[in-house]
Amino acid sequence: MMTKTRYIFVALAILISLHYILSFSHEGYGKATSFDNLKAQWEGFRGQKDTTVNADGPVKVWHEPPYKTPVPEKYFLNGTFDKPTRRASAAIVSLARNGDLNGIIRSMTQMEEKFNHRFGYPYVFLNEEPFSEEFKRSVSGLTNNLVEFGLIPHDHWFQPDWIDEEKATKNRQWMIDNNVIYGGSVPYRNMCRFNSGFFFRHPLLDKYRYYWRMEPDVRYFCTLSYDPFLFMQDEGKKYGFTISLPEYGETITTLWDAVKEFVRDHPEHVVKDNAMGFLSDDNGDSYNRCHFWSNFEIGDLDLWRGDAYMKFFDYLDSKGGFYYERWGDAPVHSIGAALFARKDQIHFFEDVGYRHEPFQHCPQEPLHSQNHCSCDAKENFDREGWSCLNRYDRIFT
Ligand SMILES: Nc1nc2c(ncn2[C@@H]2O[C@H](COP(=O)(O)OP(=O)(O)OP(=O)(O)O)[C@@H](O)[C@H]2O)c(=O)[nH]1
Ligand SMILES: *[C@@H]1O[C@H](CO)[C@@H](O)[C@H](O)[C@H]1NC(C)=O
Ligand SMILES: [Mg+2]
Repeated sequence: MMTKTRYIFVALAILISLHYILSFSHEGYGKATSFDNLKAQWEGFRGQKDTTVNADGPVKVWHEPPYKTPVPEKYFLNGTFDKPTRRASAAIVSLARNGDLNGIIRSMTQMEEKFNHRFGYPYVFLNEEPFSEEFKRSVSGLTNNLVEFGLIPHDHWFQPDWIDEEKATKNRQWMIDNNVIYGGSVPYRNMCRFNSGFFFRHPLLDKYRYYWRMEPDVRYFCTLSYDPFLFMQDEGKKYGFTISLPEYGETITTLWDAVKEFVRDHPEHVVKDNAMGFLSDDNGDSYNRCHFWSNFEIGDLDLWRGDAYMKFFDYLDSKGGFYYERWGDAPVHSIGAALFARKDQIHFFEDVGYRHEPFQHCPQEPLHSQNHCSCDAKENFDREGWSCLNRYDRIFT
């Protein structure tokens, strides 16, 4: 999909913005954490033998990424009339505005057709404004399953009072001037902070352990003949993704400094055999900006509800970076998953064909035929130079 000229243009744009990031980041933002100090800590975790965190038994030594092993047969429904014999505690979760109705209809129709009409999972829709009757009626009509609509508590959504609005305005203006995508938007920032730290606390999700995030106007290309929630549950997975790529540097200027400070102050929360190697190419000194694209997620809500991530989120939130910069839920979730779950608990759903503009993951043969994928196998983000899948793969070898 990327033509050569487009690629060159993008590379140029990155170079130019790098220049600006440098001038921006010298504005006296948070103090950098000493590298030596931190390096000793990452190494400390690796050497740690009897960590109480994540003591799930003996740790397997990996020679290749776990997704190279096909999903076991036992998870599959075979004949057209096979019915699931059990179900996980899970829901399909979507944050949406009333104005997203058409996009939600398109996403949900495919979700039902490719997967959920056979598996029968409920849906939860969340919004900071009440959903209209039309929205509720239209969406509920697309499935036979339970659909619930929740209102987001005010304080989980809007910019907190302690944010210095003058500083926030100034920084948004800088982003507008530098063409940072969504750089001028406060609602977008509310959304990123909510997805980072609050969606899993909504009372409608209390009864569930796993979730599949669904956005408006996405595409699901392939038939999914097994239950990914049961797979996650039975295989002990905590976070699943389909696409991974680098974040725009301008949106997260001081995020990594904050992460390093948190790790320095709370080393007990970082698990052994984590996925640090996905995030950093220099042993934790700097962030390579790789993240799992969070518009698709299948995850364990308890990863976010746990002490480690809750403290991590509160720490990041206290820095104000969701508003002074434009920290996205994708890097924040990705860093959380990479540090607070074991690397083998992060799963690449290679068999799920998925598109959110402007990128798609299209499964290759033999998955493409087996799952009747309706995408062009040549158009596959894994193959793009930008994909961070190589960073994920390498942590297992
Ligand atoms: N209720 C509500 N939902 C929102 C708001 N902004 C975004 N969302 C939802 O949050 C999710 C992410 O927002 P998007 O606008 O898709 O952001 P994005 O995926 O980074 O960017 P796009 O390329 O525009 O899709 C989607 O599920 C949106 O429907 C908002 O102000 N209110
Ligand atoms: C589908 O076939 C596999 C392999 O034969 C089996 O393990 C699995 O239980 C079958 N699924 C159902 C729902 O019967
Ligand atoms: Mg989107």
